[in-house]
Amino acid sequence: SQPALLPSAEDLRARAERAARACGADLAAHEGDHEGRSPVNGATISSVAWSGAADVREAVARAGEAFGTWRTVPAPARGAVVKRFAELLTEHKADLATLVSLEAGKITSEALGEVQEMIDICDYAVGLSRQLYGRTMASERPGHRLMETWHPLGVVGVVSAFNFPVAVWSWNTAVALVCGDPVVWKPSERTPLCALAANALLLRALEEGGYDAALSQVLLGGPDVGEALVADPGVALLSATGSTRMGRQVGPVVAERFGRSLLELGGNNAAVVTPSADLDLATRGIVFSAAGTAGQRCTTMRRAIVHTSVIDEVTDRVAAAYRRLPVGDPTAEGTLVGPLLDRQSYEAFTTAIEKATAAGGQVVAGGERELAGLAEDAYYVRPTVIRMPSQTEVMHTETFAPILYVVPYDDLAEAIELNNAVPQGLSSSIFTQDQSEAEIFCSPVGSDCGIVNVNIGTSGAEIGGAFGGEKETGGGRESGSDAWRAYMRRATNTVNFSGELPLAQGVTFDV
Ligand code: UN1
Repeated sequence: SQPALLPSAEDLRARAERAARACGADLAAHEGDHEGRSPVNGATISSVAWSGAADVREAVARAGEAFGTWRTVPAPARGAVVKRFAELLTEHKADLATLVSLEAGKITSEALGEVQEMIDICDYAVGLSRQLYGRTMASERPGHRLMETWHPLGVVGVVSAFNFPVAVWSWNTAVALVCGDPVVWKPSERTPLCALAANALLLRALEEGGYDAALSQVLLGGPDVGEALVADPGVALLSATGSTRMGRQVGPVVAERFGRSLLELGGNNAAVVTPSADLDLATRGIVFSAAGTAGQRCTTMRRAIVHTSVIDEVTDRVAAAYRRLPVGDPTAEGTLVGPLLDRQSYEAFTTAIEKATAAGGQVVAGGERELAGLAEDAYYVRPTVIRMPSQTEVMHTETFAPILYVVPYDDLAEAIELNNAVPQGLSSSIFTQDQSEAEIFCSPVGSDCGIVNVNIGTSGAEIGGAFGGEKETGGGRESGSDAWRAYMRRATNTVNFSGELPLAQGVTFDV
């Protein structure tokens, strides 16, 4: 059941403005001549003003001033602001999800899921606000106490990508705020309304609490804004999500000034399907992770490494599901695959398919553009499955589009080697009913990724775990577990209550 039509430009623009205003975004104040296009039909739905490098300096300075007070607010009181933010997100869940669909092209269910992810991280951060624990260690000296205290770090700069236009910012911001840090955010230039709307809700929560609006600032703009934020010595932690190429630029600049960076870069995620796998479950897991979000998550499954005994059946099942996937208007009921971001994404899609076929790959499903007659500047494609003879060069790069390469393996060691052979290290999974295979995959000699799953796909992580990956993925961890520590500084305290001055390591120094 394919939706026959795409919404008109007027319709989309009206929906976007209504949703942004409902969240409290002041569109008039941000009016300018940078047009934002919706991937849904390629039409302009926003016109905003951009900041420049000088605005970055000013914003970071204001945030630095606000930090002076915010760090003295008790963490549970900071948590109360985040709690209120979660209530506002709940109230405006549909509005924000509309903006995510219109600017990023996500289907309604996934857009709502993204806002749910924001609410979840807020809940997590509220609890965390009473659990910013430090350890107490046994001192080697009598009458001494050794302990650690966690203090607010300073201004956090957030650079986020189009594909999770609000959730990734909220992972950083909810945690940063309870940790005592203000946030200056440079969102993707493709998703300005999402950013203004999400921030408007947070500003309302801050205002109701009587706190400084400088604690959460958004700077719309191009690469120069991002570069200025990265280079600003007033930014204590720079958290950036995007391509490995972007990370290669960001990392050294932050390191040069001895700042901290948290990098969430490219993924090239694989699933290993073993002979004992439940193929029904594996198929569903693969299709959601590989075709969902039109292949535009950093956790999207891009490779299936399938045992030779089941590779034909797995390929057939996935291909059959792909042929049935409803592709179209992401806001229409029933659609499962929305558009690619833009023409460039579409070109990357076709180039990757050409490279794969040149290397001996065989396209078993998809590969074509769809709905081109309805809107010239909207790029819908049929999710694509390519059977590859081996893991060729094209499989080592991340193409942000729904292309799944399927390669065969004979023994588990070989499958693990293939999983780990790419430069990226974000997510991975194994489908198996064999416990020892699952354990090996999760062990030190198994997957080398930051996320290692069993009997689920590579995408769709919960906020409770630490999220991030190794190698060219950048090594950062955000969201749950103890990722909060990146947003605080640790002080080690030795407290002497003995009245004597014994020195550590038995050193004597008597005058
Ligand atoms: C991203 O694509 O940048 O695990 C983040 C997932 C989501 C987050 C993806 N929770 O797929």
